[in-house]
Amino acid sequence: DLRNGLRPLGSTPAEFEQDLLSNLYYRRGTTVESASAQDAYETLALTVRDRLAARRARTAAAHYESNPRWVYYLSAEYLLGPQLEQNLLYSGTTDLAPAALEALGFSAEEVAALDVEPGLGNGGLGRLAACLLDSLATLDIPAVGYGIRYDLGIFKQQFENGEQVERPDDWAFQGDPWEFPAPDDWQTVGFYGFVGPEGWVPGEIVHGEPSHLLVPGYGTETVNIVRLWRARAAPASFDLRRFSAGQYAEAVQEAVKAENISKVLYPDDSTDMGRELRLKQQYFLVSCSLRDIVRRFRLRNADWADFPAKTVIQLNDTHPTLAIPELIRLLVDEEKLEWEQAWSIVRQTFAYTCHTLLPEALETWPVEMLGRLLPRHLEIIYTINEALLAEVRARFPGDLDRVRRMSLIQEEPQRRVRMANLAVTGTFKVNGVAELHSQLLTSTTFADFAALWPDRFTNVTNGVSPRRFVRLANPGLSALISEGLGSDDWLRDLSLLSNLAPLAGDASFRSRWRAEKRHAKADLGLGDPGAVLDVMIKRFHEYKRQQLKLLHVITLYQRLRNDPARFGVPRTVLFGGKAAPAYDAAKSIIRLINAVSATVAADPRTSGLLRVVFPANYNVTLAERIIPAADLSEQISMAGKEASGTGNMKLALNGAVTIGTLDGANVEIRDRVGADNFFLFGLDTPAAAALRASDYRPRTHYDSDEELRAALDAILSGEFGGVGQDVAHSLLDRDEYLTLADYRSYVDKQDEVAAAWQNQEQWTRMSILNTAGSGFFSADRTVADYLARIWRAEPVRP
Ligand code: 26M
Repeated sequence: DLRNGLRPLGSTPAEFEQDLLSNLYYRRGTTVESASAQDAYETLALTVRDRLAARRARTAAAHYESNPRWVYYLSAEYLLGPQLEQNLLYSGTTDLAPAALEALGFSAEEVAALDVEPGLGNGGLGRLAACLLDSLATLDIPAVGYGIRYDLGIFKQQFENGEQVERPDDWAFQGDPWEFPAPDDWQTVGFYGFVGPEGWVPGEIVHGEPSHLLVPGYGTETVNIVRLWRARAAPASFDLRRFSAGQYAEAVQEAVKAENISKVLYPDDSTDMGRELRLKQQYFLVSCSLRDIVRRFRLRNADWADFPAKTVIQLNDTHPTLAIPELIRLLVDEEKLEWEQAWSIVRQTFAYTCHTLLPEALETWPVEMLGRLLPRHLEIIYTINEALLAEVRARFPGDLDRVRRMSLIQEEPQRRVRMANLAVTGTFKVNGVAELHSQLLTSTTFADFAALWPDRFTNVTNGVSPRRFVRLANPGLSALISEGLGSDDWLRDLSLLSNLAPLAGDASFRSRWRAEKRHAKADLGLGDPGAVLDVMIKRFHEYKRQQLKLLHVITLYQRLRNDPARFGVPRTVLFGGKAAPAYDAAKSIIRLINAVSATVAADPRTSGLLRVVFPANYNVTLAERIIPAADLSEQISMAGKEASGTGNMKLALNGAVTIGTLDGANVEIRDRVGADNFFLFGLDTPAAAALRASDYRPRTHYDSDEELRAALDAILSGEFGGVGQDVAHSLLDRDEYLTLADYRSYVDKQDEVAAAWQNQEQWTRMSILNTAGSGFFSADRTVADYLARIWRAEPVRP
């Protein structure tokens, strides 16, 4: 057995230093004398990676031997976060690295600063994918994540005159030491062409070249992988004839077009951009991944009938939904199975997670575009649709409107394929991501499908990685938690946090807890211990209502000037987040926040009392610094709009107290931390829906609420650098997300927050009880729920 012949990599400082040196010479190809900081970083990464690679080899061998049931996660996005610190922790080398680097003449800090996070996602959906992979590995589940290796990740946000400008994120321009390229596992992907007597004849062929990153489990041997595909021109697409004729641009034109497929992550997280290149990306991911899944199945299995028992494929939203017709195509056209058998295999293999409630976020593709790009897939979709509609007609005879609503094809105003309907039809389970969200899906978005197939729908409440978002982000608080609980077992069983609750009554524990929160604030450079750190970090979207937080800030500023008795307590308000580049309304809110921040900063009366900070380029790296420092977590979306939220969980776990609406997972957070430890405000979902359905007049709130009027008037009068009038007008004229309707309830609740902050002992109690009550929100529990309700896979321990 060759595995046993692997030279074990040492765990002593001397052995680690030896390995570092040998990697510097033999893999980096340089010397101690001439090593740059970048050399030191790359070499450290290789040295750490080697330790995980040894575990990976043992994991792969154990998986091969046991021929297990596999979980495949298909996602267009992964927001993995910085890799160095995590891999140091997971490989048990955190304490070895600083001294070894010192020996090379570098400090751990300067080397760690060179670690670039792969920003291959937009926000919650992409970060959830990363947390689930972390937990799958931690629970020893045989799993592979499939995604796209975008050359350019989520854009870098800068502010110019307070406005968001986007810069390309060429994250791997110096290479990526964490990646294992596997060019020998390339796949071909077809596009365009026609369906002839022999089946689909593509008009364009692109190669998919995979590389993988290691996904180590915490406290176990397992190391899984996430496999990312990069588009490569087929060698034939280079036009040698044109090149020889001196037409250099034309010679590479086809090749450039092919490689554009994985060039850039679409930076939109809520609207269907409807662009052909996006559809090509989706099919590229699906086609490469399914062929790889089939290849892996065949390594140990011969009979297609066994495929569903050995395979579950989770679709992360509708982005990879073309996997459904693609698997049918592989089985029927290439493997020559009967349609009925292929369809039955498909319906036992796929499951679908929905992440939204916004109707405009449900993907549809023009029939014309899909049929031109993927003619055979459109035929298959039509055939699935015939069977679906026959079933609907049989169950609900004469209900023509139902047939129209459920069809995979929308007819008006343009014929389009409804990807969510296809995803529900081609899967055995559909889940929402929080209790409220899953209920709303079956009562609204998918009500017709739930009437037809009630057992298909379920809930799996989101969770987050306690390793990344507590242990790595907040080492100080983590050490205190471990001391309080008597062990660090909570990192693998987060429900143990409930045992912290009694310590909320212990004055000396409270004082140490407070000290940790203050340290985290000081590390962030926001060290005024007397000020509440009030944090709103998330993508910018009108439904999330950053504008409501901003109106509150303006009201506080005006009280400071006119009515200091009502001001409350010192506050630092921190915003972080990006807006989709084409989302003008969100960009206007960003512009206005920066203007208010500048006005407040320029006014000496605010000194020591009110600050508005908005660090640019919020990402996972920055989140890990902000979250530990937060005192107050803003989760203020219009009820019924936020599917779950996961930032809410990260903040509560780190002892921030939430001010929030009854939306998404806020509902479950409040149930678990206790209503006394949660600042609830605003309309609930039925009330908000009823108000929206009525003839809502936002101006009545402006007319009747003096403080609200003053805040909006200040914007309209140009007090904040003359910007933001569009924001105010949109609130007064339309107020799609009921910001003005919730303003008074929100501001009054913030006054309760201020009062509570004045009693620091009481606040600390609340803070500890938030952490103690949040153990449910571990992604380990989320994965356990997926296993029990959908995946039904068993652990395999290397
Ligand atoms: C669509 C079309 C074109 C380009 C991109 C997209 C697109 C990309 C990401 C659409 C939606 C995307 O993500 C939505 C998202 O992040 N949803 C969030 O998912 C989280 C995890 O379940 C939830 O916690 C959030 O409530 C939900 O908003």
